[in-house]
Amino acid sequence: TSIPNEFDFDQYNSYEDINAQLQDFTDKYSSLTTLIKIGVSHESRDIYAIRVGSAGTNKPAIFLEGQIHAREWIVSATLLYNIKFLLEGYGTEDRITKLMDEVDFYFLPVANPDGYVYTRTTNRMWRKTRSGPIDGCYGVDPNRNWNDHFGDPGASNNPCSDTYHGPSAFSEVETKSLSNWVLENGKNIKAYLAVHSYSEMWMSPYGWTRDLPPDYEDQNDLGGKAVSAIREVHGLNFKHGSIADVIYVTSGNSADWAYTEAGIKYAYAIELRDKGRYGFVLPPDQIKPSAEEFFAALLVVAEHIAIE
Ligand code: ING
Ligand code: ZN
Repeated sequence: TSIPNEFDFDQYNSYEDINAQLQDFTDKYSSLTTLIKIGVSHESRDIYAIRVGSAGTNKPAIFLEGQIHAREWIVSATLLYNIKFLLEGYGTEDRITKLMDEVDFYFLPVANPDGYVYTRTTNRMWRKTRSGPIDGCYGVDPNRNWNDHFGDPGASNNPCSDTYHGPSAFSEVETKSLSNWVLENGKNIKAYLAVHSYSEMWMSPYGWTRDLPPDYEDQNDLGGKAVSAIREVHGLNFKHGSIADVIYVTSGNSADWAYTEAGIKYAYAIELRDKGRYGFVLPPDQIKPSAEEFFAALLVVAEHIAIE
């Protein structure tokens, strides 16, 4: 029996429908994809990533961490479209075909499914996980929970705060299982993109300090190329530079962890559309433009890691 596919790329879809669409991609493009279970959330939801690329061994890879913050709906919508662009481009567009022969893409569209479901059922502005309660409050900021400068300035020790770092590094099963997966399977990962919204930024380490890392020049050069590619699509001007300089000091974030602890040189934290007019509640008619401009930047990063 075949179930009609109701997935609408131009709408925000339920967690169930997103997972069904990932399954659908792997059914339709079985030689170009693998469905990967990264872990199980606090409320027992399976967390899925999808590998996209043609067969081959020891290919350099890009990992895209999506929507670790529950309310940033444009992130998963943008990533789902990007998976589609790659798969439909294979064999029809030379640039995409060549890249998919050389590079693997790992997309994790929804890294915090409990939070995402909660934003759809109960509170649209929820950011954190759904663990707890501690002192009567639920959730940990999963982008302050990583084991790199955990608990330093730029995170809160108040369980009721939106930037609560949690009782310990990797206290959250979502960050614990994702980080373990990256360490165990990610030796070929050359770029780690932590995708957020909103503010239109393309940022490199560090978040925990304004000091710049040894690879800053290379990281910021490629960030500059990524934002130029974005500008060429719909004219938006993303800012680039270090996380602490461009946005604010944040400790225990995944981009710093990917760079410092996992040794992934091209680690970025990205803020998609918009600059605040709609903020987290970006109208669905901006999903496709967001996906198109992000795709241009993704290709630039992929081409860079293919040659470096
Ligand atoms: N902003 C991010 C936050 O976690 C960020 C900024 C992203 C910092 C990645 C460090 C690394 O505060 C939003 N909007 O979540
Ligand atoms: Zn975020």
